[in-house]
Formats: sequence, C-alpha cells, structure tokens
Amino acid sequence: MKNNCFAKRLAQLNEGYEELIQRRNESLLPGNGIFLRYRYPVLTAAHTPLFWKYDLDERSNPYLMERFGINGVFNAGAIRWNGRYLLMARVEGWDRKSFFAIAESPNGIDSFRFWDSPVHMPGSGGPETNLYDIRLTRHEDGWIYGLFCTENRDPDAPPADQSTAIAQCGIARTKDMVCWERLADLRTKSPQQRNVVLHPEFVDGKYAFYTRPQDGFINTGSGGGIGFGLADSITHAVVEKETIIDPRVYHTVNEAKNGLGPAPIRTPLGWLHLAHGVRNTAAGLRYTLYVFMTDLNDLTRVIYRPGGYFIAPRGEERVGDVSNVVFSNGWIAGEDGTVYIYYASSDTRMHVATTTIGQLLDYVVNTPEDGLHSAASVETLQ
Ligand code: BGC
Ligand code: BMA
Repeated sequence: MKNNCFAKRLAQLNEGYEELIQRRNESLLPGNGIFLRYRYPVLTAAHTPLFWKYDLDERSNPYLMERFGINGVFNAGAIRWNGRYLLMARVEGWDRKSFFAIAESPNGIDSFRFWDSPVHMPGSGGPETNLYDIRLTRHEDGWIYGLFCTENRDPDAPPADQSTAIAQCGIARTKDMVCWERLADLRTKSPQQRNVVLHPEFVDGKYAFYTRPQDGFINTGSGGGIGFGLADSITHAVVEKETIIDPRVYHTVNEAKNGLGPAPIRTPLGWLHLAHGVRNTAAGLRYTLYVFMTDLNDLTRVIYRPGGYFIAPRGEERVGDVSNVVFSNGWIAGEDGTVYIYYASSDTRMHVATTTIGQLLDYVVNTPEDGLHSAASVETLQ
C-alpha cells in the first residue's frame, strides 16, 4: 500500500511537472499596441526541479514530502546565451532566503527549464544573509557581469529591531554562466545601495554604473532617484561621484522610490531604459514599470520621458507575497528587433511581455510626458 502510494504520487508529480514545462504560452491579443502580455507566467515556484524540493528516495522520504519548499521565483536577470533565452531568477525558499538559479528556454516565451544546479555564488568574505535581484550585463570588456543586492541586518539596530538592514551591491563575473568570480562589492558615498546596474560600454575608458543611493533600508531619504557614476576599476569598483539622472517627482509613478531595471539597450535614437517606480498608498507600496531614454553621447541626459507607467500589475499579477508589485531586472533584445521583457509580479512569479525596438522607439518619442498637473492632462486630450 505504502509503496503504491509513493510511486503513484511520484508519477503524478512528474506528470504535472512535465505538463507545466511543456505548456505552450500564447500572447493576449489585441494588447495596447505597445507590448503584448502572455496568458501564463514563464516561471513559478512549480517550475523548480522536483529533486530540489523532494528527497526522491522512498527509504528516507516515505511520505514523499517536500523537504525544501520554494516560495517564489521572481526578479530574474536575463541574457541571450548560445541561441537560448536564460533567466537568472531569484528563487526564494520557504525560509525567505533567496538564491540564484538559471532557467533556459528555446523561444523566450515558454518551456523554461531550470538547470539542475542553482548558481554557486562565491561569498564576499563578509556576512551575507540574502542575495537578490541580479542584473546581467554583457560588457564590451568580454565578461558577463552580474550585479545584485546583498543584504545584512544593520549591526547598529537595537536587538528589538530585527528587520532594519543594510543593502549593498555585490559584483560577480563569468564567461560561461556557470563559474562566477566574485569581485569586491561596489563602494559609493551612499550608506546603502540597491538596483545597481553596469552599463555595457566603457565611458571615457571607465566602468559606468547606474546606482540608486539611499539613506535607509526602505526609505531612500535624500537619495533623489536613479544615479550615474564612473569607476576606474571593476575588481575594486569605487564610484566617487553620483549624478542623479532620473529624479523622483511628486505625484508621479515614482514619487517614493525608483530604480533602474535591466542594463539599457542601445538604439539609433538613444539608450532605452526600463525602470521601476514606487508610490506609497494606504494599502502599501505600489510598484510599476516605466521607460525613458538617454542620449547616446551623454548618458546623464534624459532625452525622452514618456509619462506614467509602462506596465502596471493587472489581474493575478496584483496578488502575491508582496501584492501590487511589478518589477523587472531582465530583458532581451533579439537580432530581429523583438524585445522580450521579463517582469515579476508581486514578488511571486515571472512573466514575459514582447514588443519590438520599433514600437519602443515610437512609444518613447510619441507618448506625452507627464504634464504634472490635472489641467495638463485635459489639455493633452484637446
Ligand atoms: C527584500 C526585498 C525588498 C527589500 C525592501 C528585502 O528584505 O528581500 O525584496 O525589496 O527588503 O523592502
Ligand atoms: C524591492 C526590490 C525587489 C522587490 C520589491 C517589492 O525594494 O528590490 O526585491 O520586488 O522591493 O518587494
């Protein structure tokens, strides 16, 4: 009886898993003309390999119990790799700790399957409680870099406060997406950093970083928005001067916080950026995505700033561990001009939206800027 039960459950689990991985995705038409959403999320906790969650040996796990639960799969970096689409996801266990793992798809919209082993990210030498939200950059120096958030409890917080933390930017690089070399964490003048992104090209022979200075762990305080700065070295990166290129603004989608998403995409008109903007509400923080473009020669100059959000949480996207959140730290521009935007919803699952460089350029150039007043909206509609 017991034997049958184990074997039957295992067969059911395997069948459900294969069905999920092989399920075809489909775009939801007609969309808004700017991008297309898809019916199914591309990665969820259920996409993680069964052998991560279950000890599959009947002798040591007679009930076929989950021994290591996965809570969510979200906030993935993305890269085109050997003709495949890779997502380097934030996989979070039941214990709230997250780690990175790579899932691969032949077409970018479905069939994402995790590589057998999660990423072994070398430590920095110091304590590191949690790692998350990696941004992948294929740099012109020949390396692929991953910049991510490293988090520790604030040692100065009183014992009664077990949630105040310090966030900093970890840096690692690879040539094969398997072996990672850990470099020194980024140093800036800001007490905390999250959402740091490496620009793919040298600027004046230096490494260029998009930063997000912040005073506190949750509140950005005097950190005025998305910053930009240069560093001489990547192995011991120090950004002495941060210039705010995309400030937070009252009564817009980013008044409380903002941060860059993936590394920008070079286009004939300028660098395309995807970012998240946060506002506070009676129901907590609301995260949406927005787009802007910077000058090809002066990376600190924003040349197009379409008003409002680009993607906001909708339907089931609105609900999850941290509801009312969309967040993106990965996109892939294909050779044919298609852009695959990978975004997570509510700190729970990953989705894809597709568009093209042509559509994004039209969007940035022709979408009215935020008029910053109710009257301006009415004027736009005249
Ligand atoms: C969480 C992040 C979150 C941050 C600020 C961290 O502990 O892991 O997902 O962005 O806190 O709320
Ligand atoms: C942040 C991010 C994400 C997360 C979001 C909402 O500050 O860095 O990790 O998706 O909060 O919880």
